Amino acid sequence: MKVAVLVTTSSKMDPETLHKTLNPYRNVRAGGKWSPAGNRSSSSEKVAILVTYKDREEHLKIFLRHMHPFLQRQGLDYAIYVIEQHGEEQKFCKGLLYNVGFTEALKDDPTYNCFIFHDVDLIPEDVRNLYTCRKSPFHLSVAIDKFEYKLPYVTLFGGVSALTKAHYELLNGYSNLYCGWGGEDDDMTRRMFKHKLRLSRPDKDFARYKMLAHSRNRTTDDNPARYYLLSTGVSRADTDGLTDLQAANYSVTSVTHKELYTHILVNITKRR
Ligand code: BGN
Repeated sequence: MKVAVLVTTSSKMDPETLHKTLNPYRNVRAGGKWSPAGNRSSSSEKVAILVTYKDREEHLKIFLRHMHPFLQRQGLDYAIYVIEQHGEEQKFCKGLLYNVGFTEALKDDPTYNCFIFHDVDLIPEDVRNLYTCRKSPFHLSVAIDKFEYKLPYVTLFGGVSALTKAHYELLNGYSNLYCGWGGEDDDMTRRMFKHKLRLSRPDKDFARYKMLAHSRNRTTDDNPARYYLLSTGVSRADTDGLTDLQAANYSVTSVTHKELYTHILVNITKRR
């Protein structure tokens, strides 16, 4: 069986390739939902892929074009939710956006039981890397080209990861407090360890990803508060997350069922 998939990281494409790639889109239902014909899903899971981003239009196009055929080859019952932060006032708050995405996806369809948390700039290279949940939290982006296909450190949970609905609720979701680059994933790992959940991973030989090129330098977006937040995070784990999402400074501007994804537009205002 041929398992490696073509990764196209250009937003331009010749018409023939485009046609071939677009074919699988035909059966995608409004909101970016798909399930195998005759309900013959490869697992009993219903998977919501949550993708958070801000100012990354070009990456989103490449991501969607790649992901639908990829997920369909895995025979999953899935939907793609894109949670976009707009507005200039606040830096990118990935954890808060994941909590909003989780909540809104379940409002849209309460039957999701598995959630994949996905950076928009990571493109999976091999269909053997199954987008399903496991008994314990599952970190899928083990080997990324940018890190020479080596795991940077053993407790890393960022990039692409999977949690069951039950585990996400148990962990109280992500912290809402990390805005700017870094730390929200390490905070999540600490929540897992607090609850004695083990982090598991697929085989590095196929859990491979290409990272799309960034136009901006991450250091300009760094969150200097992340070290302090991380050192005090565990004590806040039960009160900072899904439980206090209502009180967080955000509003959902719109939820739109587009052709290839459900678009959740979120405005986050600065804490005063
Ligand atoms: C780490 C970041 C993660 C990020 C990985 C991989 C922090 C916390 C302060 C120690 N953690 O350094 O958020 O996913 O790199 O890029 O910055």
